[in-house]
Amino acid sequence: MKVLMTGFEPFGGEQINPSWEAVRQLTAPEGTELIKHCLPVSFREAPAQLETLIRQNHPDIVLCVGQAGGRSGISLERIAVNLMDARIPDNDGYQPAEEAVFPEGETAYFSHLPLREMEAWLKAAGLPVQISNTAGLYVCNCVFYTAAFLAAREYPDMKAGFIHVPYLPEQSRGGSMPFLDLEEDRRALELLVKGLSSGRE
Ligand code: PCA
Repeated sequence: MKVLMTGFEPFGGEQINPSWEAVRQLTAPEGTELIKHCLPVSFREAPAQLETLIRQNHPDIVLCVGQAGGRSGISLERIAVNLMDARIPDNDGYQPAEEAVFPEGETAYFSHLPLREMEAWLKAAGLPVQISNTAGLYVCNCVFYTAAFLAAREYPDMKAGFIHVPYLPEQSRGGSMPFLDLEEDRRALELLVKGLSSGRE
């Protein structure tokens, strides 16, 4: 069993991105090869790097993680849409307006992961979790869509999913925004990787 996990670098004036901080700390469950990578917050570069990683590693599962400021729990994303529409420029200064991720792709893809089960695993561990019906239209959705598109077109056995994590305490504007400790992010991701890896070679 091979799992590719990605996080993101900081963006939007932040000094840190909890997604990569949590992913980089993960330990692989026994019998699982865990490949970790930090993606740039770039509409052009992030999908290109993800595609290269998929082609080089042929993972069974691609689990991408990003920061969603304003959310209060771990968000299990349900839908990747074929649209890029940015409220702020990416880290390369690019700000797409209503552009397709892949013009030849479907309108949307559902996550390939068992979201209800994943939600139950995290709830049982006392972690705040919700299933989310939108990953936004920024770089996270673009990366999620890219993984699902490649699975649909070329890697039918590969499962693709996306998880958003809240701000860290130090990003919460003095506690006025919801936040979650890094340790909780790490624990949640570790439980998810373990659950998704179990029962498969
Ligand atoms: N969050 C952004 C992009 C990178 C990240 O961590 C998003 O939700 O699109």
